[in-house]
Amino acid sequence: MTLRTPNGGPAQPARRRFVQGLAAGGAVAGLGLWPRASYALQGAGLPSVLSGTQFDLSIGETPMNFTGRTRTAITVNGSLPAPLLRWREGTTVDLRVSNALPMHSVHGHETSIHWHGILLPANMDGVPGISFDGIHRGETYAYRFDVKQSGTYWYHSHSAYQEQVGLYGPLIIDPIEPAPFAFDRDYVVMLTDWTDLDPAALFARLKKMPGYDNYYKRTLGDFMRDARRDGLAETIEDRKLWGAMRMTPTDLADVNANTYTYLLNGTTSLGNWTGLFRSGEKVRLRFINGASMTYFDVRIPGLKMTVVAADGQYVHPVTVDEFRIATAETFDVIVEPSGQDAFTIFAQDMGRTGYVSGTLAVREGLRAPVPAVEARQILSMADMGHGAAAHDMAGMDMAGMDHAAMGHAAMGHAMPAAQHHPASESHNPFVDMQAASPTPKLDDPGIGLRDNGRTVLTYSMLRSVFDDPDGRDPGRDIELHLTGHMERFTWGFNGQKFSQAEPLRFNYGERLRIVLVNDTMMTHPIHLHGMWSDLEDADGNFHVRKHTIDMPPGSRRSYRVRADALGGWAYHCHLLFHMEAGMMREVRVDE
Ligand SMILES: [Cu+2]
Repeated sequence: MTLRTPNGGPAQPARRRFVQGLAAGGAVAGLGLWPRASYALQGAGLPSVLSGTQFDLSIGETPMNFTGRTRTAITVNGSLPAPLLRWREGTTVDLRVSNALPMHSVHGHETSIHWHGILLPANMDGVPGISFDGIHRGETYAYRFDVKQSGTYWYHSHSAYQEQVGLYGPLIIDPIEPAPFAFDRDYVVMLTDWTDLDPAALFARLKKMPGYDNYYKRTLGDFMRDARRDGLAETIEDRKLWGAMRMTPTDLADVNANTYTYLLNGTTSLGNWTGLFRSGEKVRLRFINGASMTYFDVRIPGLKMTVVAADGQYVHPVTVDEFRIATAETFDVIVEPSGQDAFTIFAQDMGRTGYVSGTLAVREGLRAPVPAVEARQILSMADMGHGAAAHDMAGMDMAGMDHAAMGHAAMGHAMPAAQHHPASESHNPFVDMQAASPTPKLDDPGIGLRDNGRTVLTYSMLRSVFDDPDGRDPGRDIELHLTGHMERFTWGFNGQKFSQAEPLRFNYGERLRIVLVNDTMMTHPIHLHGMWSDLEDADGNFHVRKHTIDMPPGSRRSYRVRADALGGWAYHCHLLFHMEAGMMREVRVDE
């Protein structure tokens, strides 16, 4: 966590420009804009930590500089990330959140804070239009609720694009009972994406030029290599399929490091956030993906990581070399550094266009080698949920794929396990693609992480330390398809945008099953507010309790929900621009 102070801050950061961002990027010091609250004034590089049960949070604007250009961030108490909040399970917290945005702020006059993954009354959830009216300029909203859980979470704005411009922070809840594992040190590692662009302009660019950041196209050389390896006919067929789908197979994320500077605890790679250790200590690292649009693949070369919690909930420990963290997920890991003085925490983006790094070291100022970003990955037809290989579909009229024809009965005979699709997807201008044979893929580490010589976390390795906390079999299933149109940059459920759809109705107290089918070529981290998402395996056995379920392309995954929270709740893709483009629903829990 980083908070720059007038005394400890970097001198004239705007004069220094680096490829991976500014060495000491962050708040622009010396402008007299700093809050005077004593808790916020700590040394540079030290976390701004607020703990207890009473909190005063002021949302305002702060000049920040991560790239050599000064931009206005939205901050909490002047801090980006927002202060680390430390609550205790079993207490009641009071959080007075004030809107101190200046007149004519480009980020609007309304703000909000949503407590991600936290169980609370609906009017405390902080989603304007669903939970409350938002917090208008000059107003203070009093959040007050009982803390019924423990673990690693985060909080962020649910207003417009404020999350993209800095309004996010870590949230740690200390448990009543001690953790079922030991550790000597405890650090938050919050990964985020920063852009100098006004996020409204970035969204407009995505609507007009959705492929702007994906200027890597396959070359003639790639074609010759593939033709040698796979045969000419198969290679031509593969290229035809991709052409029909109007997408390049290197298209793993809508926005990448061509636009973003990645931050670790509010610091660029050159800033080198450092967590100290003594050899042989157990260090707990609480990874939080607070990015707006970015998935990170995380490893610490030379160290094994033992995953002990996912989305705040304990899991049976599993030791890996690497994990992919979807936007909005959290993973707690234990590492035991020894044998060298410094280790690099390395987080490359899923599309392999950039990274952010930090360091674990025995003293400040050390660094270990930083790995190169790995080679770009090429999506396969299997990644897209089209069965074993593209040639399964060679005889089909691929032109139909643009017109949502994949679900038609004509496809059925060729694919025995053909997926059915809701009628609302057919002949729908917001749907350009449907998965023919999606599967849970729980034991798949994901594109770019298969067979890389490292042990990579998969969802199938994540097992809660408790049994299904509800115990009932779901009384009904709700199947929802994640849909979109790449070129229009529209996203939705069942082909419908948020603005077009009725709320989903849950009956208070019921146990139900949500089945998600990803009909798009992108990954979507799906987040249900106010209630847990209890992920199942393919046979319907409870696996792991989460608040955000990642949905890779071509996947079909199911989870149970206990509808034990009355009122209206947001349910959405946690990629900010997918949510804004329509991949959101209101869930209503009524008696
Ligand atoms: Cu999405």
